[in-house]
Amino acid sequence: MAERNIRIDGGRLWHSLMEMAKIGATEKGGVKRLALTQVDKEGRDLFVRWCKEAGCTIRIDKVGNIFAHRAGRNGNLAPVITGSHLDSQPTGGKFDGAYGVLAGLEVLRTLNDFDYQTERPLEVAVWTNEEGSRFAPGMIASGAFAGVFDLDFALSLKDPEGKSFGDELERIGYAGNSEVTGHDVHAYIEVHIEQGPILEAEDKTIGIVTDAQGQRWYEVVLEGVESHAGPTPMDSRHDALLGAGRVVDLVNRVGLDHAPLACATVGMLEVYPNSRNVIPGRVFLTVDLRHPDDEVLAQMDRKMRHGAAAIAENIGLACEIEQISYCRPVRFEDSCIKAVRNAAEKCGYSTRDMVSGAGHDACHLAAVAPTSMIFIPCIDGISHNEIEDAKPEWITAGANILLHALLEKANQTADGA
Ligand code: HGY
Ligand code: MN
Ligand code: MN
Repeated sequence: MAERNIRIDGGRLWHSLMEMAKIGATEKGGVKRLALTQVDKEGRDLFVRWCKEAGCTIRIDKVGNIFAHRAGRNGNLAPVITGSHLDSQPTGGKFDGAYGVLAGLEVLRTLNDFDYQTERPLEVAVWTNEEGSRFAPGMIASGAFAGVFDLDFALSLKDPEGKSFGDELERIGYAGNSEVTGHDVHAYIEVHIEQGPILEAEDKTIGIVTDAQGQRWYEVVLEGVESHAGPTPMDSRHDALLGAGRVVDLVNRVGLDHAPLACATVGMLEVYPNSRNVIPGRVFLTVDLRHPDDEVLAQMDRKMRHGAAAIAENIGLACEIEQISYCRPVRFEDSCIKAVRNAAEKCGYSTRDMVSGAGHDACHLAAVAPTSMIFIPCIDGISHNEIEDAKPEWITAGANILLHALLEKANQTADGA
């Protein structure tokens, strides 16, 4: 069969996705596979087993990234890598991350079916802790691969129970011995659900992702004075939760003031001592600011910091704001974007160019390799929700684009021809 007519086996890919979704399955049809938990291990083990059955060799690095390697005709050439993540949100969906991993495996299985060998090696990667729900910040292991975070910083991250990333990696048996950095990558292309409403609303099957917006993550602690909810007069309180409530409204206004592209979210809020008749003395909350323009993102940062300080002063609170991660906006690489566009033309799917609202491991890979992404729609644009869903035809389409985009890059010889 002519290369251009090769297509993946959509039924096999869908079955693999549904098998993976059984690991950490939740009652509402989603998954809870927090990074480095037992179910994360089980998902990893299943992926490794499938890759070995597909004839791959497996490399695991010191932050638990998994690389399933399929040999090319010329083993001296740098590989082309695809992949994504298997860890999920606490109320995650079946497709966020797992789709990119298993679509990559489906590409390898399809090349095996056609006994097709690429010039360059191909690798499917599983990046550890993309979500950052259990260990913040997210995308830590693809960031370590790209040299954005150092190994010790990654291994020292603590979860809310004080367990360290490094200990948990050891415990699940994925503390590899391969160096994290210094790997030559010819190209990286990741397929992912859009996690937003645009493609479905415009009835487009493929998103050709040209950019990803920037994001800043913060941890905020507001300290007031715990005291009795009864005898303490209203005008002498230093109520940390009152301050937090105003900060939540401030963050929302920072997002609205920079509409339509800005996003601003308070996702976590912990009240101490969280007792109904005690005026809260301490509140911990997180802030997530995003925008495709770095300068606007910096303005949002300044507004949020200035506003929170004014709120704290007005109520008599101490306010600590720590930025725990900052990912600049990313412009993906033209030849990889072109490979995706060429693949869409070959396969005849409708497309539209777009900017990723979500962060992805590809955003870090872009710092060390020519990189781009492929999006498919998801139902009602919903993600980071157990009802996350996608149509089988979208799942198949995205994997076909991935197949042909990877073939274009993986058949480039030493000088990239
Ligand atoms: O937060 C993000 O954008 C990604 O889903 N981890
Ligand atoms: Mn994801
Ligand atoms: Mn996600």
